Amino acid sequence: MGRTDRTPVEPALRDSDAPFPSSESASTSPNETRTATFGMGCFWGPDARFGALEGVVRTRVGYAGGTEPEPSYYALGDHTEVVQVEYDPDELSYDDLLDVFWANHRWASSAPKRQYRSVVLAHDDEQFETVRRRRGALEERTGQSAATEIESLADDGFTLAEDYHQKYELRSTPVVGDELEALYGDTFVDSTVVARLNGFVAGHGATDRRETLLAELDLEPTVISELRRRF
Ligand code: MHO
Repeated sequence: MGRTDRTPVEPALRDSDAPFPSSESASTSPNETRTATFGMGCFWGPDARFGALEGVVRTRVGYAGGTEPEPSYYALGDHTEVVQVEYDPDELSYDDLLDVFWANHRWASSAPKRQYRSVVLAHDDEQFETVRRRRGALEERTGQSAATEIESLADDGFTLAEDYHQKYELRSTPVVGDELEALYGDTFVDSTVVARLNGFVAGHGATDRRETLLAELDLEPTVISELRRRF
């Protein structure tokens, strides 16, 4: 359809094509991003929820928290479904992300399977301590004990899930997923725009932000109308 000259637009979104985590040589801001990793049930929902947040640069879903090598969806072993969130610390804090984490899953009861357990995989000691303090405060405030576990994430502790699990909400929106995959190619999973749209089609994000983003994108009219229908 004569679209070879079209390139994905990443309006006002920084460093969107850098590998994940963002490369240090990137000249675009944010200069420094941070990463958080959460297990909070099926990872499709949190992928969309975090992806819609201003200040989130990238999301990815995967498997972590276990010991067995090379987990996959049908051979999960002792791993758990997790979402990994890369964010700009000038716009969002780790505490903000923890608010979203605890507000959006059933942390007070143990999950039926380890696959879906409530867990925070801390990337450093500071995160670990923050989660411990916040979990204590949560328990005190609610009078409930939290099933949320806190573990340290090893350097190679996260395994990216299969493509069809990434940005699931968007992929399962007819027309839209195909168009964006074609447009973004290998950068689909790591794109900030794709993360936002994935969140927006799941019902997250304010209307004005959705419309602003749509207006900046060069998408087929059928895709635009399908997105609007789900917004
Ligand atoms: N209930 C969902 C869970 C999928 S999730 C990636 C399903 O099986 O359809 O664990």
